[in-house]
Amino acid sequence: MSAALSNDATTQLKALYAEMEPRSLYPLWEVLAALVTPKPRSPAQAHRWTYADARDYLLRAGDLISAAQAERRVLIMENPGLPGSSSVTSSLYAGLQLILPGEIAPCHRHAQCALRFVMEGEGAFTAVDGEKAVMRPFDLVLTPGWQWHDHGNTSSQPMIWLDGLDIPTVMHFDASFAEHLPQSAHPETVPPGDTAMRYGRNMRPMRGTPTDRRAGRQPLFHYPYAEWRESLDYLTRSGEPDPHFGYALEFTNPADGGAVMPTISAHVRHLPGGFSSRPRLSTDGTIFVVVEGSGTAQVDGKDIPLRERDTVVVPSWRELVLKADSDLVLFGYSDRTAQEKLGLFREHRG
Ligand code: 1HN
Repeated sequence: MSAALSNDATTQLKALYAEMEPRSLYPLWEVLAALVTPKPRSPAQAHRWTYADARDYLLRAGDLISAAQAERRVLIMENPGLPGSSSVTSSLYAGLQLILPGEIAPCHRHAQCALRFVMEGEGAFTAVDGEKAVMRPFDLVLTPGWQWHDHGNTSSQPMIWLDGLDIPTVMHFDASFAEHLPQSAHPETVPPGDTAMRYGRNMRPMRGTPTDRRAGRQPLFHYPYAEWRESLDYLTRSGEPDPHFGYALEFTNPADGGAVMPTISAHVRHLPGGFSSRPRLSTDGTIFVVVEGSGTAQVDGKDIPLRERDTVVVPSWRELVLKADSDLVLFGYSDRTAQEKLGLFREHRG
């Protein structure tokens, strides 16, 4: 409200509000400025989870509950500004999952889209619709919405990865569905690497071919570290860094050239040692994992240290400056693609 009201009008309005409330009617003019803000005002906070701390708690949980008992043995990285929400940003979820040698996480599917970014361990798998992706550190694995997925660890070491999901987005639309497969593991449908051969070579099975097994709109689900790191390295050797991103590559869905999943965009970037980015604000709150090196994320002028395997969240419309002490490699995911589809995405490059 702008112009001041008389004391009498104020008193009478208060009485009016009290009368309306039991009928679920409320005055917009009392809340309009908070609803339609001139710029984003996310309640989320910039925050860092150090890997060593989280890992320790996760391994302690591993002594007490099995992956099968938990269904998914995960520690949620909840944003301290969004208590009780299980959310890392207003639209996304992040957690750290542990699967111990010999364990399985049973097969299920749900409307939510998920990505896994491997933090530690080698040789465990995520099976998507019965095809195993054998995972190594810093591999990206997708389980797009409504695709059956189970995990298993046939290696001799614990395996830990970050789960990134669009849970708050699906909840926002009240569109959650989930089901379990009666068996704990999906029958193996094809050998590991089948999808990469059919769809990962800038080709695809010709339409109508009986071998067109994967969902046509979402074929690829394994983006190995060995491949993306090599491309990032090539990029670094062959040109100048972008002043805001450094050397950056987005993961894409080859079916449409867009983001990896309908609601989640993912990328990697390399900031050479000594590089300092120009300041940038964007409406997509972003979750970063430090893959290599060290540096600082300066968020609205406040320094957050970046150390290997730490997770850092930068909420919507906070000024971000990234500084690399040594060669810094980051993985990041956000809801950028969802915002672009809704006509909401904005950025400001300083
Ligand atoms: C899920 O399906 C997994 O499949 C991990 O590993 C975390 C968090 C909420 C809902 C579903 C998984 C999840 C999840």
